[in-house]
Amino acid sequence: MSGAANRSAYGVREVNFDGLVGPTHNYSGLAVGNVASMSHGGLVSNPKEGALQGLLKMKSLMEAGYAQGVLPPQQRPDIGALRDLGFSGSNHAVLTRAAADAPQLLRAVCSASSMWTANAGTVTPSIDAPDRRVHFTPANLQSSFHRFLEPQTTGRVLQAIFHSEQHFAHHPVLPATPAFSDEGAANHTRLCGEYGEPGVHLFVYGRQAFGDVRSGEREPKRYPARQTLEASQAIARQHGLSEAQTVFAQQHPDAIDAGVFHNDVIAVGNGPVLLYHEMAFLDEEGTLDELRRKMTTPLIPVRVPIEAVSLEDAVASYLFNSQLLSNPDGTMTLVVPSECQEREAVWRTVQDYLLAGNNPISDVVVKDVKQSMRNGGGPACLRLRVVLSEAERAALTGRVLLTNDLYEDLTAWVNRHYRDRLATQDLADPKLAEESLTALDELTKLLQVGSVYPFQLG
Ligand code: SUG
Repeated sequence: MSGAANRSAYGVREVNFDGLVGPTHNYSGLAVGNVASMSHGGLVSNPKEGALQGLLKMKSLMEAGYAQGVLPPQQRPDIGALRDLGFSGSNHAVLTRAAADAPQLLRAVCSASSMWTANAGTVTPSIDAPDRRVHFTPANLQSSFHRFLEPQTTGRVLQAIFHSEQHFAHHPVLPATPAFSDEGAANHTRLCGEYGEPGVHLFVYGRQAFGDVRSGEREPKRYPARQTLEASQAIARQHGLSEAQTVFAQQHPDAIDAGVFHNDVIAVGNGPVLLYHEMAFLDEEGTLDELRRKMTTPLIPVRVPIEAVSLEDAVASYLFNSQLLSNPDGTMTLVVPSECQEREAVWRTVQDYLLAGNNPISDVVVKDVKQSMRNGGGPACLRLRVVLSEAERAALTGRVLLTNDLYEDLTAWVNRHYRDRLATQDLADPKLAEESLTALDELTKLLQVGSVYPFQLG
């Protein structure tokens, strides 16, 4: 059966599930090794604008014909986490004491970081899994405290939406310990022909936990490597992926030290195309060779040399954190953050090299997601890619696939509940916590996903 016939038979499509920006979105400088987060800590944020920017991106991609889904944000402030850390009394008392005694903890439990759903988990499409179900593992995000608070609710949200046991399989979060440090799909790329054809899974890791002493010499010196080889291998095992279906490649340590804290800050793949910077992989040739050997369709590498885009430009513009989307005529559209237009070398590379080059990328769409970008989250961070057949899409629970009506409802919901100004001092305001819970309670009804938040579960 040809690729096209295969696709039409099962209607397999990639659905981008974007994370909604939560009501407590703020700039707290929490992410070590993430240059944007570190440099914007302390700025006043605009959660309403952030959420609306995200919704506009989703809407425009839906209107262009791409399948678009949405995932709810998490319960913040996570007052339960503060209670676990010894703060007690009423919610008001917990927030006030944390603000006075441990402001860094208060900032962490208020982070709206779940918006970056590329870090929500790793997903394997059913066509690649031995049991022909879609497999999910929420990422443990143990590298930072504010993100370590996400996986439990992420797991509940994924299980609520991908509920049908016939179609979906959910795995436990990996042990939240440095050896199994996992940041989800941000370090995972599936390369294939048509989406409905078998794919090869490229897992990119920053360090090896149980390696020999020599491997330590090739680790970053300045910033942490967030993904381990052992975590990536465990996920491949959980999902039933064989050696023939997987490639494990080490990220270049110099790139991590320049602020490339996830592979998706320096490479993006879609179908047979791998768009990457020459400093993405420690062993560039070896990685490409293995991909070529294992893929059943010819790999189309699109390599951006360091002379064209420096690591600094790559990190500042987030060129590689673009979404690469397939069009029905075989071309691809690159959805770049507007910061790419602000860097001359980057914009020139987009025009003269990517668009003019001999590759399927035929057009570029520019999106303004500045509220997220200031925390180091570009268009690709904001979405979790889930390849689904028609039957799997029909088996989704809730109202999570974007339509005009859902867009209107979500926009009105944001306008009703969100603030347009949030400084770090505002995080202790008990009214913010109340507003946030009221908004989220309403959201779960709007999305029809049932009770997923700790405050709803009692
Ligand atoms: O984990 N920033 C996130 C950004 C994640 C981007 N995701 C991908 N590349 N897939 C992080 O570093 C900053 C929060 C703050 O500083 O307030 C933050 O967590």
